[in-house]
Amino acid sequence: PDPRLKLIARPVEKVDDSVRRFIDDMYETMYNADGIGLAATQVGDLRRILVLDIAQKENRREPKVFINPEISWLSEETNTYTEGCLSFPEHFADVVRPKKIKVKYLDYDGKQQEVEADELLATCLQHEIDHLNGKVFVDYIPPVKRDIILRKLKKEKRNDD
Ligand code: GNR
Ligand code: NI
Repeated sequence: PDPRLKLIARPVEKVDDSVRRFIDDMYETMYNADGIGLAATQVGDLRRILVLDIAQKENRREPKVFINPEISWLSEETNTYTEGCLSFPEHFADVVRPKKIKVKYLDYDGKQQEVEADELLATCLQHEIDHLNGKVFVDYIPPVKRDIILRKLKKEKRNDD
């Protein structure tokens, strides 16, 4: 329910060392939280940066960063994935999204890249790009289910204070 998750992130103008230091910090946060992705929005920063590591093997890290990502193509075919989110701890729901996408972005060196993504990579990229646009996965699920999740999270927060 945190209102900061609804903010729209702004493009990175130049990929310099300070941006790279922030990216390294995001990798550390993602790995410490056992997430497979993290958007800057989730750590209170409004730059259009997301990091991912969808490597299936526990002891092998494949960190990836996408700066100023833009979806240039979406497939008509869809895929349903049970999604979770570090910003909605311990809540999961099925989300239907395009199965394949193409994404243009800048890499760690500021170089323009384009990738075609499928399956988990496509799902995760769409989930993270949504964060940069102030959207979260519960926006796609039935309102009844969303309200239950939000009510539980608000109650937990009250109990923390
Ligand atoms: O760690 C995460 N797992 C996950 C599982 C299914 C679909 C999307 C994700 S992303 C999530 C980390 C996160 O919240 N990123 O924003
Ligand atoms: Ni998330």
